[in-house]
Amino acid sequence: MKIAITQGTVVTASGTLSADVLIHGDKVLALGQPGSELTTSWAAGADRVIDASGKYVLPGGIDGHTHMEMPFGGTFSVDTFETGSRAAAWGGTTTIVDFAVQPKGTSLLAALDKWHEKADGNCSIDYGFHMIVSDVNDTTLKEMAACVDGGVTSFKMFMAYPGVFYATDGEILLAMQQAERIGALTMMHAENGIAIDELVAQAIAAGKTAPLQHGLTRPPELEAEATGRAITLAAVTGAPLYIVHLSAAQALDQVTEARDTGQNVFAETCPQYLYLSLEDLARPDFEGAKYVCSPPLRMREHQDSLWRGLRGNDLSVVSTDHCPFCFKDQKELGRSDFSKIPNGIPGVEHRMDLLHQGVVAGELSLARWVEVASTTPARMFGLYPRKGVIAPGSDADIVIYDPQARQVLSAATHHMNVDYSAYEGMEITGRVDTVLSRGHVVIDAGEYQGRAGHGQFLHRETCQYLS
Ligand code: DUC
Ligand code: ZN
Ligand code: ZN
Repeated sequence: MKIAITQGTVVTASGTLSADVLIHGDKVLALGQPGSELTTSWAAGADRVIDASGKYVLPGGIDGHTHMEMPFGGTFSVDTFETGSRAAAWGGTTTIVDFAVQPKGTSLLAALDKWHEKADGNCSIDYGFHMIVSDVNDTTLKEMAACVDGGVTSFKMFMAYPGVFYATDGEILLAMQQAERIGALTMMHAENGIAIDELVAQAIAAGKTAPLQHGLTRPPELEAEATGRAITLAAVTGAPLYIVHLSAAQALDQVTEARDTGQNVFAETCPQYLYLSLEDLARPDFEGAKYVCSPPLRMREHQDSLWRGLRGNDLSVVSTDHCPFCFKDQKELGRSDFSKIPNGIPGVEHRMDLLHQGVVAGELSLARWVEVASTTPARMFGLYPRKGVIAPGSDADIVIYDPQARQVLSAATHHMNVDYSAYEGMEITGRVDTVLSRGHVVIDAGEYQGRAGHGQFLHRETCQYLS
């Protein structure tokens, strides 16, 4: 099967160019000058020609932080790999990297097997895994090496959630030492969970039970403190560090300082921290519960710092931390106690569009949009150049994006398996038109043509910023 994509503007991390793209099977075969004898012959010999005039041709988005079917707070996030990967495709994301969860007292390899079982045969786009390490002992330290051999080259640890995922500084140190030995990347949820749990208990005892309290009991200082501590532990061990879902300006300052001294510290933020705020958590009638995630949404003032961090590369990646819980019956678990609201916001479908609003608003260049949403995640998580670029030999994961189209985000029209949208009513400029995953058309001019089971597990290399 040969597909020619003609007359589009190809956007890569290094800029834009007018080029036709020839796809053969599941790979990009060549790029060529539009209207030339060569590209005219491509179109003539192709099984299908996709006219991309007036549209961008992007490498497919890579969302490096999702939680499908994740156990949390006595319930499970509601997107399965089938529904979540389909929603991702609708939004122009062609790869997800999901977090396999090691419950305390179990083995990493058993957790990995379980995640393979959940995803295998169900995804419409390609997928990889990170591993959440919640139990550090001699066995799990050894199993980390086996995970790397199995293509899972990054390990998330938590400084928050005592009693669930929380790891002590000593445990983090041991895991980082092992990560350094085996070339793996440590990903950190950096919030001081011990101090936070005291603030939460005080709020509940004082009868302050509304969703806004979730934000007030997790202040930015406790994210900054944990970020700095994680950076120190990484420096002591020589291990590279990736701070997940960074939300606060003060935490970004810690990352910036470490990077300025040459330490291998990287960080991501998420669309919810760029567009939503504490005001959303304060919505009346328990509506604020829809916006409960950790770290929490911050005061609006943090958003400028995050955009600046993205432009200057102290924030290298935008992932979603997609972790959807329905308002009905799930968020409602915390009606009388905010600490029982399952933490998480749905977003896997909207990351490319929301970041495109940053382009429209002049916060990001087109090239930087593609870089933070696709190319850097590919390199960070060991997938480049198979993913993250449109170049000969790369997987034909391609998004044709209409920058002029208008749409309104809504739970009534989104494809995530969740009963609300955190962006309900938001007007967006730009829309995904067509999506290819390894040369297969998954979204065809706004129609889903994908197939659960098309998506393959990606055996990832180690982080490509380190070798
Ligand atoms: N934060 C969330 O909001 N949800 C899942 C886990 C996490 O760290
Ligand atoms: Zn986290
Ligand atoms: Zn997460």
